[in-house]
Amino acid sequence: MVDDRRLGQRSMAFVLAGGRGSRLKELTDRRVKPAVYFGGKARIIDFALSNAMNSGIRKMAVATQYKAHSLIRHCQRGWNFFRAERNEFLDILPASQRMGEENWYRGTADAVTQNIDIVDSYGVDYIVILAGDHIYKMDYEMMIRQHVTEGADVTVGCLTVPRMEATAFGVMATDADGRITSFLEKPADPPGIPGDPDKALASMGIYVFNWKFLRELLLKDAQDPNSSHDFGNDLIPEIVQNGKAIAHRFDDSCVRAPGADVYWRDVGTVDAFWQANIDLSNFTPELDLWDRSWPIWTYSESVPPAKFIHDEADRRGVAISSMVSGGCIISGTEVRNSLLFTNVHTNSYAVLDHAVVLPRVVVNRSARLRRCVIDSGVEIPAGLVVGEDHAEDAKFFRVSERGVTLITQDMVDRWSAAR
Ligand code: ADQ
Ligand code: ADP
Repeated sequence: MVDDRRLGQRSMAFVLAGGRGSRLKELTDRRVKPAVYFGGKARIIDFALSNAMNSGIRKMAVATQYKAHSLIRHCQRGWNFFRAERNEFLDILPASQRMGEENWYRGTADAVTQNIDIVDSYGVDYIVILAGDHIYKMDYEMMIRQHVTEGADVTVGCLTVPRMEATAFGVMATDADGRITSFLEKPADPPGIPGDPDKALASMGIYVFNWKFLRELLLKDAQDPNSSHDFGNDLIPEIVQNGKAIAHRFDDSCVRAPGADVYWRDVGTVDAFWQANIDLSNFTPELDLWDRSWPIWTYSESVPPAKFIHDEADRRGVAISSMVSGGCIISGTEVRNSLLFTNVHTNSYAVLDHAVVLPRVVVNRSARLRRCVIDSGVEIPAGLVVGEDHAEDAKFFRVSERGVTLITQDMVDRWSAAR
């Protein structure tokens, strides 16, 4: 029987937030993927942290490595309500500050190994290992409960994906009881699900362990010269072979409106990032950010409401099928099917259409911007036209496979210099 005390209280979340996310191109030049903005107010990492929070977990650690400043600043500003006197913590664990002689975490498992003393100090029974770079709403308490009930060594969160997309994931097979019988990390030819051969069961890269069990395994792994010290490459296959690994189906525990699809996105490419943000402006978006029972917590600047004004020439500032965040001023601009983050200012005769505009962007007069992602703080020059002629755009900007243009300040400066 599972102890009646709330399992969240006996658990901690350990969020891996060190990987750059290089397929997001220039969006991760200055910040790591988990720190990239998403959904108008939040950053990508807020989804994992909010899931933990909403699952009753009040002890969290975030392991950082690549370009961590933006992420650390965000966590310090937005996730600073934990109170040590109530036995609540959020620790930021930069790779360079642990262990001395080796500056970087060697792999995802090493990120935990190097912080064993800190995890010990939390005094928890269970540790939930999370990736800080996925967009989804999930109740981890249900996963911990399954782990405890079934007496597993590790419980792996998983979801079904089209078989040919599974090359990017850990792919598993299970028996009728959900016990994992094989685990292949990023196989070139992923095995299908018996009875559903075009689908594969993919690891979400999230795991529940008994801390004592994982602690021992990590100490052993640290001594193994053949290990890459990675959960997916080394630890999970080892447990599948020699211990009890079980699969937890995300579709059993994700938080969604009745009848709604299962929502989980990697947003690892500019196309996927753009699409997932634009989708929020749909009539009924698949990802429900309005659900008050599962809030996505974040740092929120104190800003006035968005303002829409007619300019002096009586040109209307309007937004249609769009999300416009606080602090925005839409002056004489037509905004369609777009997502504007905090403090975006736009000017007369400008058009934004299917645009994802990160915070503090200024759009000057007569700019026409379609199917694009604009990095934070960019000043768009008057008259810049993007998204109408891909060949022209590609001279200065980055145009993705699916024709989405990424715009950063460096690119704009090159465009301006060529005028
Ligand atoms: P990958 O997609 O390769 O596979 P990985 O690069 O291991 O994921 O990153 C996982 C998480 O750890 C990310 O959040 C990343 O930011 C972070 N991270 C990476 N290296 C780190 C380091 N050295 N220090 C701290 N954090 C680090 C994994 C699993 C697969 C699974 C997919 C699901 O190995 O089995 O299918 O995730 O996306
Ligand atoms: P955020 O990701 O919080 O929006 P910015 O886009 O302003 O932050 O910057 C991203 C990261 O790059 C931050 O860590 C910031 O400190 C750093 N940064 C911004 N501008 C510069 C600069 N001119 N030189 C060095 N670092 C910078």
